[in-house]
Amino acid sequence: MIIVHHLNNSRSQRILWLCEELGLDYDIRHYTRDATTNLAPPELKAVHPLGKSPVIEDDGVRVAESGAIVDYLIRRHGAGKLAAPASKHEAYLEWLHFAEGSAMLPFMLALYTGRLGEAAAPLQPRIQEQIASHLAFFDAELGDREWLLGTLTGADIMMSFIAEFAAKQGIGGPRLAAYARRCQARPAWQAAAAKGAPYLWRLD
Ligand SMILES: N[C@@H](CCC(=O)N[C@@H](CS)C(=O)NCC(=O)O)C(=O)O
Repeated sequence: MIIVHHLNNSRSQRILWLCEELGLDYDIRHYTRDATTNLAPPELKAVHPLGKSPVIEDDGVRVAESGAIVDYLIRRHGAGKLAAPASKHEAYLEWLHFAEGSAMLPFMLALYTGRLGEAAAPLQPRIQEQIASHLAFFDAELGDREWLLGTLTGADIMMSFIAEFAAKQGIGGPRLAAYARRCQARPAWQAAAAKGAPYLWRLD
């Protein structure tokens, strides 16, 4: 049985979505953010030293990092579903890494420096420019396609959070907002949302 260690209002929501898309038999262990600090509860440190979510366990295998989890579940349990065609494998890998390795960074910088108020003012133009350029790249690559690589793949599972995060802030433009809504309109996304709620980046 696959176990997903899931934190409310977090990026692990997309792992639940993936499990639903693949029709997996899985169990959710729920963790709730601290009401004051918004951090994960200490119990998550018993699962992984960093105490962050998502983490999955599957028959003695523990996997952390959303991109690695998406790759693992699709490869090990997907039976071909949501996998990229061989001709698009490199592009697929780029998206799996881009989501957390590149696109999230300026958003996290904005989140943390936002707490410094005026002291962070000199950093803000660069951070905002980086958010805008990463979203512009995402938008241009998506173009008028429904999904990043043509059909729904793990690339979309990973990038859905970036689109949702941007859309909730009213940035990124209409195509990325429509893409985020397209992800959330899927029955599997809705089923995952019901199981993983609350989720701050729900767009309805
Ligand atoms: N790059 C990691 C990020 C993991 C991460 O930072 N998760 C956040 C939730 S979105 C978390 O657990 N935060 C709680 C904390 O740091 O206490 C991934 O994609 O899995």
